[in-house]
Amino acid sequence: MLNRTSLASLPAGVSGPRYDPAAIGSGIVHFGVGNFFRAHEAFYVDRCLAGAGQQGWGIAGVGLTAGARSERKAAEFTAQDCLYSLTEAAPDGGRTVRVIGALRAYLLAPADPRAVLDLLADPAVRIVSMTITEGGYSIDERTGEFRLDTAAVRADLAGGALPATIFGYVVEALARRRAAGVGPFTVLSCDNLRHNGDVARTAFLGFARARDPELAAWIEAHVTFPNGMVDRITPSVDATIARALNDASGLDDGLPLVAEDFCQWVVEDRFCAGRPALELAGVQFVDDVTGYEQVKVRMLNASHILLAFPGILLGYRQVDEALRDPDLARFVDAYLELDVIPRLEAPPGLDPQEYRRSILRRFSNPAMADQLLRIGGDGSSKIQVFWTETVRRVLSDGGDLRRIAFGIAAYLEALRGVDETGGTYTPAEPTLDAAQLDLAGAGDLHAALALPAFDGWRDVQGRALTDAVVAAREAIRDIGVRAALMQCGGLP
Ligand code: CS2
Repeated sequence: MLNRTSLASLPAGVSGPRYDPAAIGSGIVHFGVGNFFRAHEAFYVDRCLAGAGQQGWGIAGVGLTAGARSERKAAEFTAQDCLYSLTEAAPDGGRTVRVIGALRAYLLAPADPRAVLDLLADPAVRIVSMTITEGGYSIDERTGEFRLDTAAVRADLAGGALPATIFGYVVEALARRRAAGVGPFTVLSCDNLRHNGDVARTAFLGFARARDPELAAWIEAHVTFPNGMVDRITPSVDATIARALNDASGLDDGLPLVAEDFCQWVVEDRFCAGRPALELAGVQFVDDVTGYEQVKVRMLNASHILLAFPGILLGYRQVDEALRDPDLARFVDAYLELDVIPRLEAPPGLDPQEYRRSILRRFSNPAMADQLLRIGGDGSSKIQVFWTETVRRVLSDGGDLRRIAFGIAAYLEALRGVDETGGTYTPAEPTLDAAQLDLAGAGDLHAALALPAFDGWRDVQGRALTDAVVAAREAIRDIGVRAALMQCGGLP
């Protein structure tokens, strides 16, 4: 089994940490220890920890979800001393394998909430980072405000009991630090959101204001929430993939990971309590991240889901496979070329055409075997974040709505969980209830268009888009996805 003892005898071709993982501190606490975090932030921190004076910046991971699956994961992390292997797979088949030692500890919050609060209150902790998904910030897209009306937030605000949400934990920890005269920490969002730091700020301050306005004012004055653009395609790993990764590496790793060889992190340099020298590991620090995140979210993430919904309906399950379908490839390319790029404000030095080519290359990486159901999952939250700006712009400048309408119609069709080949699957929509899912599948499209996925442009949406979605959905049902796609592709 992979653990600190077996580090001494790693198989040939596998590199290990160039520092002693047992000797690092926990300067960072991270909520949401998923694959993306392990291949991205932990990967950068791992590189950094080898640098002079950086050993205090190890990461303590926190899981917020209760249940048997989380407990198994926690047990596995503990058994492996929180070590795991990352295989970086290049499109040409090249691979490198390294063992990441940046994770210092793993805590399951529901099992021991007090331990998590003690950790967060520890003066050694100077950054609290998170990957809690696009929908995890509980923002109402119509008002832009933090939602105080969810059951979980209401329970945490009622006080008394120990917290259960990330908002409850972080705000309680900041209250303790303030009371004890310990300084604040930076709150660092690593989710794919426009202005993820600003969104995090709205969420945590929204919670804090409802709890204690004075504490909220202290947080506002002392805590920083840098915006950042994060990028690395990291597929899900099932038992078969895990076995194949271990067979190739020679390791016995219960938590192996695979990611593309590309990796990028562009962050605003606003860390109120210091930060690791991440620039040594390749992280780019900038004053304003807006242009980078705009390009990433509107091009990469937006076209990813635009490929996923019709791809799933056509019976594909892998991203590279779907992109090898020339009709789908042309459709996604036309969306980028005609709908997105003309309405972007790319930062100087970033060529959107080159970026377009590079993401299509990255999506075609067969070594990733990336799952369309992973990409299309939580579509309700992702559409709000990835498509909204482009849709608003196309609506306001009178552009061609057909590709967008087709994307929306394909999303609604894909929610039914059955593809054109008769294959069934379970769409993962954590924020939709059964009634909402039924609505989407039912004939009443106007009711389906009331789903929260489309809240981001409701105020500017006229009949034109609704009519185009109705036409696209009818086309999908009457003539099939491929013919409908050709009809809606609007290709010159
Ligand atoms: C994907 C992302 O889930 C999604 O919608 O587009 O997970 C994507 O793989 C990453 O953002 C790449 O950086």
